Amino acid sequence: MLIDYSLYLVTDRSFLNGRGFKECVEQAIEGGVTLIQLREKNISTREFLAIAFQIKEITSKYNVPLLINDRIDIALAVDADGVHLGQSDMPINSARKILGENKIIGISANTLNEALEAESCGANYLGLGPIFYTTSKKDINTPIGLDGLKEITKKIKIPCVAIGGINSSNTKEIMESGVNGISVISAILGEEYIKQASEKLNTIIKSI
Ligand code: TZP
Ligand code: MG
Repeated sequence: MLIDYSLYLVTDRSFLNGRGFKECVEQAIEGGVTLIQLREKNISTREFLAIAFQIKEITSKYNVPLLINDRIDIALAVDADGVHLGQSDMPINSARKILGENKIIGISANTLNEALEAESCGANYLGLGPIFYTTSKKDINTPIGLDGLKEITKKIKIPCVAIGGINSSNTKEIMESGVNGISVISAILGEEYIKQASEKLNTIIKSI
């Protein structure tokens, strides 16, 4: 499966402010989001599964790939396109045994060593960051900045997306740092007009 990593939305329902989750995801896709990661923390398995089925309905309607954060079991249960795993989640080798060759496994990396290791273990793509400081994630690692990002992308062959503190003012320079895409939460879900926010980022990406 050929994946377009260019405008990658990571979800966080705390940004919805009373708005419907499915509707917000749909608007983001209509504005040009190319890939969705469903990211849920501290909810029951049953609730996570129910939400995943709902979001899968939207992503299937628009033919946009859906990845599940952390939970391989949820990804399989809803037949998502793959998972996104962090450095403390299940190691790639074990995840691959469960998911098989046809599912996408994305890995978060904050250092060149983590990136090289994930690539050599068969990750399909890397999420590099945080690039800048962000309040959207608790306990973030040290931001790697644009220079750190460039150092890593130079040495990595698989697709890379940048994450952390990315918005319409820095998208251009991030895209010029050797990544295949940007991954955002607040720059889309934190905006009042989600479709427009996503269109704005998409226009910048397309102009490069
Ligand atoms: N991983 C590293 S930073 C981050 C995640 C999930 C949060 C990104 O959120 P935002 O609002 O795009 O900075
Ligand atoms: Mg994780």
